[in-house]
Amino acid sequence: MDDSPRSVPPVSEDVGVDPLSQGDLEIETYQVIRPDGSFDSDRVPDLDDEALRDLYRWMLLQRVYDNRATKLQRRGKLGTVASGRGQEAAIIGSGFALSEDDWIFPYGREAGAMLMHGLSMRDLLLYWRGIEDASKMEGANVFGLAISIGSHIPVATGKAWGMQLGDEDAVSFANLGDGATSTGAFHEGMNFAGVLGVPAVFFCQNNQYAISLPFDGQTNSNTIAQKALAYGMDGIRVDGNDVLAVYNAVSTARERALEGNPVLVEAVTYRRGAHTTSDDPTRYRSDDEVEEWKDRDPLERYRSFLEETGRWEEIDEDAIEQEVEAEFDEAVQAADAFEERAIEEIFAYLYEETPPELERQLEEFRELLEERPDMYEYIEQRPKG
Ligand SMILES: Cc1ncc(C[n+]2csc(CCOP(=O)(O)OP(=O)(O)O)c2C)c(N)n1
Ligand SMILES: [Mg+2]
Repeated sequence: MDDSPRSVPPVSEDVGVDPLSQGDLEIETYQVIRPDGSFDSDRVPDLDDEALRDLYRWMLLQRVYDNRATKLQRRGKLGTVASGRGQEAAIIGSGFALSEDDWIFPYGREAGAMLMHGLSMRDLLLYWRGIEDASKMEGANVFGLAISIGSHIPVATGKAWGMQLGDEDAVSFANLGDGATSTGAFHEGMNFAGVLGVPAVFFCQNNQYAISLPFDGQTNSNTIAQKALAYGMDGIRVDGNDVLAVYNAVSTARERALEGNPVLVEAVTYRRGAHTTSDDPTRYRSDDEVEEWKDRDPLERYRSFLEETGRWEEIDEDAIEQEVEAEFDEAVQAADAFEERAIEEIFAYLYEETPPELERQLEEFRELLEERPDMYEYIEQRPKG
């Protein structure tokens, strides 16, 4: 055999290999209310007037909650806050489409959806104070927050599989960001969901950034929705600033999921605020870009729909704001009244039985605090979280 180096001849087009390319896909971004406020009347969901107004109330609650929580953090009373500013339609439109038997796997920004699902505002605040008890998410089908990005996706698939085996009439609903789609856990969770045909909806809020990394810096996909196809699942791309569109998209996805077709929904939106209270977004994005998205405000867009259809007059915005403010004040009081945490808890929770090395550290810590009680004060006064 001739082992001299061989040059590779150019491929002739005639051989007929035509690679599949993402440019071949036509992916619609589903919308009901257009940015100018006009809307497609055929697509308005079949909800009564009160429910249609409730969507606005919940979006306003999310906005007021975010503002108040951010101020509370600034005063050192919360560890951190991940605001949903700009994403209210995605958060509320999706939360509103769920039944209370469904399980939400949250990732952090969707306060309104978790509250709607039965979580108490006190517990949400306690969570951001780093109080372990609040992770139990008592009284609501809400799983612990996925602070480790993407980690909840296989767990949501597992929960959905359990629901399928138990013949439950409910879905597992995972909230995630665009950044989460670049984790291995996303791949594993989606793959198994597709293989097993579980009742799961994966709701990706594509807010254009993963902290400072813009969308096209972490994926070469034109859309997130198209990723569904590779897992043999359905994909939906929806305008995430249009609350009625999100509601319809997630309602449809939920029904499909109950029939054994898991769905990946991409809600195209924008994070208007900082990533969290520890971030300065002016360092990586332009004011012009932020202004552009401000013009697509989800509350304003929905308000024009309510006005246009004669449903706005019965909404008293000031009264709703005051109500939420009062609810927030009460939640802060209840959180402040929550029992003080014992310092031993720093060493608890990781192991069922505390290993000797941690016992030793705890002992040393106790001795230190006995010698220096001023340190104890310091620990107790630190913002929790
Ligand atoms: C596994 C893991 N890697 C890195 C981080 C640090 N981190 C926290 S939030 C975040 C970006 C998340 O972006 P995205 O999923 O788009 O959600 P968004 O915050 O934009 O809503 C990163 C990288 C983390 N929490 N977990
Ligand atoms: Mg993001």
